[in-house]
Amino acid sequence: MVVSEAATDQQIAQWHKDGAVVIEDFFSAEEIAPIYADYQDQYGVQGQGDGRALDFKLAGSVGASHRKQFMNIDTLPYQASVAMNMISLDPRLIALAKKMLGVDRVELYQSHTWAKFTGEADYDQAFHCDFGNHTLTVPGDEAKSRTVNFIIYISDVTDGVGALHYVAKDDVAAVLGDGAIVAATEQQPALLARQRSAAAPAGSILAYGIDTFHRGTNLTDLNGFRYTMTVSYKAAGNSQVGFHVWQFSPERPWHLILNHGSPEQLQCLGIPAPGDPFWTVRTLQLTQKRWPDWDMSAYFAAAE
Ligand SMILES: O=C(O)CCC(=O)C(=O)O
Ligand SMILES: [Fe+2]
Repeated sequence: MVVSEAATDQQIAQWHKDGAVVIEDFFSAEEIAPIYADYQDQYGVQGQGDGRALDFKLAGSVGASHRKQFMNIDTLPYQASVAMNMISLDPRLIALAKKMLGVDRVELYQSHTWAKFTGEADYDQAFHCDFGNHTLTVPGDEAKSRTVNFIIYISDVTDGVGALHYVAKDDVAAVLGDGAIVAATEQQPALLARQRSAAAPAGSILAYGIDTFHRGTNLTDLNGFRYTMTVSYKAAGNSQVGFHVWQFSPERPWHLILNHGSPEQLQCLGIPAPGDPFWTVRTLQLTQKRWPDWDMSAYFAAAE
């Protein structure tokens, strides 16, 4: 599928200009349904708490990140449907990430679930950029050295269930000056006054970047819940940026991905494409022995 069917040039331009764009109907209801069912099985619709909103903020504060906000997070690969495993590597996401970053090849460096429930935490956070735990340096000057971070909406995401709020780059510059990547406590109210909501129905995605000011917001609907996935791409070979280390968890259900991924999808996890010099008779045979159900015929054929 060509990218233009899933995201318009105007939406891509908006991502560059504002640092964020919501794209509705990116995934169809049929594509989301099995994943919604996985979330229901895994997380249910009620967290710890009585379903009524918590508010732990100090008077006048926007909120802050704290441990309880980060419950109900799992990392790829998931003990769940193939659909849930493969959506992070959806060809439309890969194509969009390539286009946004302006590169030919990208790598998936983050994929996790997140189920939030009214009353399980006060999810209000201060405005921040995500580069703080995605790189040891700072966001680069060019798009290709930064990232595209997607949030995939598995359930409807309204303001009542904690839609992410962001501030467009021009508005950030008006408050913090050009190129600022941290906001002080006293600057938070001015950012708050300019925040935009990323609320949208299930099947939508939000694309933002590691240099985009945003914050999680609290769930206030009675018995509300929010199911989302966070899925991030970087240019292939950008070793400045990282989050998960896929290789560290061989005991997890990798077969759900290996047995269903195309060479381009698997290349996003660091697996060389068919024809790559890595693939010799020895490496092909040993890899096939390690993952017997992975159909490696394209890799064998390209090495002949
Ligand atoms: O889940 C969200 O809406 C945003 C959370 C967030 O920005 C974070 O934890 O860094
Ligand atoms: Fe964040």
